[in-house]
Amino acid sequence: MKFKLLILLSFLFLNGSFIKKEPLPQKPNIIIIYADDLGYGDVSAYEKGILQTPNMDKMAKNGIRFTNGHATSATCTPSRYGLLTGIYPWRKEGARVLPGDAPLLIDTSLVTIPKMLKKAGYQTGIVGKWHLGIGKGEIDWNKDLLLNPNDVGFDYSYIMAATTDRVPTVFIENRRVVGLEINDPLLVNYNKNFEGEPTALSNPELMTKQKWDHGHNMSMHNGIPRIGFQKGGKSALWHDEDMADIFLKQSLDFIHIHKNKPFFLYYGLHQPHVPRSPHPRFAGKSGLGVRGDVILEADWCVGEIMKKLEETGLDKNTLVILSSDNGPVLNDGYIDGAVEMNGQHTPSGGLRGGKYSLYEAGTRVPFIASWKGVIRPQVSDALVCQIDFLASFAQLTGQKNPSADSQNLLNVFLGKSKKGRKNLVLEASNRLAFKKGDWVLIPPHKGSSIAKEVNIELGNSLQYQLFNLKSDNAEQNNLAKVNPRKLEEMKEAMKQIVDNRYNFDAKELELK
Ligand code: NG6
Ligand code: CA
Repeated sequence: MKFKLLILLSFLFLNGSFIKKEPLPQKPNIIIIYADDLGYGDVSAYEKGILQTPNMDKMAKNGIRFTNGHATSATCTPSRYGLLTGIYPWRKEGARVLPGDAPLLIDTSLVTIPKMLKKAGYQTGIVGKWHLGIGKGEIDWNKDLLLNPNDVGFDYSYIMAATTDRVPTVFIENRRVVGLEINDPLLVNYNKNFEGEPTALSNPELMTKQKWDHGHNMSMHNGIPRIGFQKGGKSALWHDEDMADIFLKQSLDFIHIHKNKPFFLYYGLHQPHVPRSPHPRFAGKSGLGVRGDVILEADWCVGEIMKKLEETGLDKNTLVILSSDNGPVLNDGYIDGAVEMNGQHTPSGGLRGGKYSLYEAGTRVPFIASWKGVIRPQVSDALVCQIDFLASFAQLTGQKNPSADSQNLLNVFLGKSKKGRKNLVLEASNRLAFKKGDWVLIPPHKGSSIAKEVNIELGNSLQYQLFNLKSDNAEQNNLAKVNPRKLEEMKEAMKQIVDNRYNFDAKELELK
């Protein structure tokens, strides 16, 4: 009798029936809300700045807030490349800020998050900022656009090609520019203006809304000068102030249409990137100028998405992640009052540097995940990166991790474990830094230490820089000289990963 009971008990144990485990719902929906240049201190849940973001805070309060969450890079295109492919963008030639007419950067043979989820039966959609290139050379914007998000796994796309400050200033739905009229074709060129077309230099009086500070002196549209030249397509040109409402509506529609099937939505917010053009509902509301206003607008968008999920009950079956593609910048090329109006606000949350920088504020960004009933409210100091979504979603949907760079941190993202990455390579305009444990190593890079126009420290120095983030979160004390053993250990560990890309014996390091 005893023997039988023993067998029964061991059977139950082996079966796991004694350990009461809540199974994860099958194929939850996944939404990534990806802000553009939102800083670590821009979200009030981080308790650093003075701007209030109630909706993002609510998400953090009900979910998990990561204090050590990173984009792979300090600029947009490479971070987006890393997020979608799970591959370090510095491995990919040409993964840097792209013009609006650049070819598709993602190889169509690669497994991407949407492609992988599609295989698991998901409906996949992208709304908002793309900035990963279209086509494979010269683009005819008036025809079907081949090689776009729809060719790397998205069933549906409603995007802007690059950035709000780059032409073409139009929306693209799947393969077509929205609202184009046949008799007024849209032409785009990044080298040469079209004859007779006004620019910010030839017609400065057209800059009725914003003036350029550096760069941004080419085509004029909606009272704002842009990067690159365009002509025609008048009926399709966007109205910047309506962009938030349009992207939000597309996102809500996507959720609504697919509410009964598993879906993946990548919602690329355009805020608070320049040019900052809040809808009049938000203009002047933050007291911190247009940068604050568009962050309030973005916060409202986040709130509307969460509201929709709550109202439909989808919140119990949807993992929502909010993060940013790189750190903050105030003057990114327009005279918009962002610097003057910033007051006591600290977009970088006390971290050193900002957008474009190898210091922490370049890539350490707001990073929040929520999933009602599954993620218990908490704060996590685990080191996590957007590059890890691929492997983690592979785990979530029972698939194989296709990328060696991407780590399965599903349990960390769901708050069931605090064991994040052991290390992480960071990138800023093709310069690398390396994070391991409490330490960060920035190898010597040539170039000026500060980008004067944007007033941000880039992290360049001809000396090795070594910081202990635990005792020195603001990276003020370079310990490279006083801790040569740690320096060597970090160099060795970094070499193991970046391997043949750097010549570590050279005085100044450059990617090969
Ligand atoms: C820079 C632009 C900057 C911004 C950035 C890309 C100038 C002088 N500066 O080249 O305004 O557009 O590219 O930002 O043109 S990102 O967030 O998309 O990476
Ligand atoms: Ca960005």
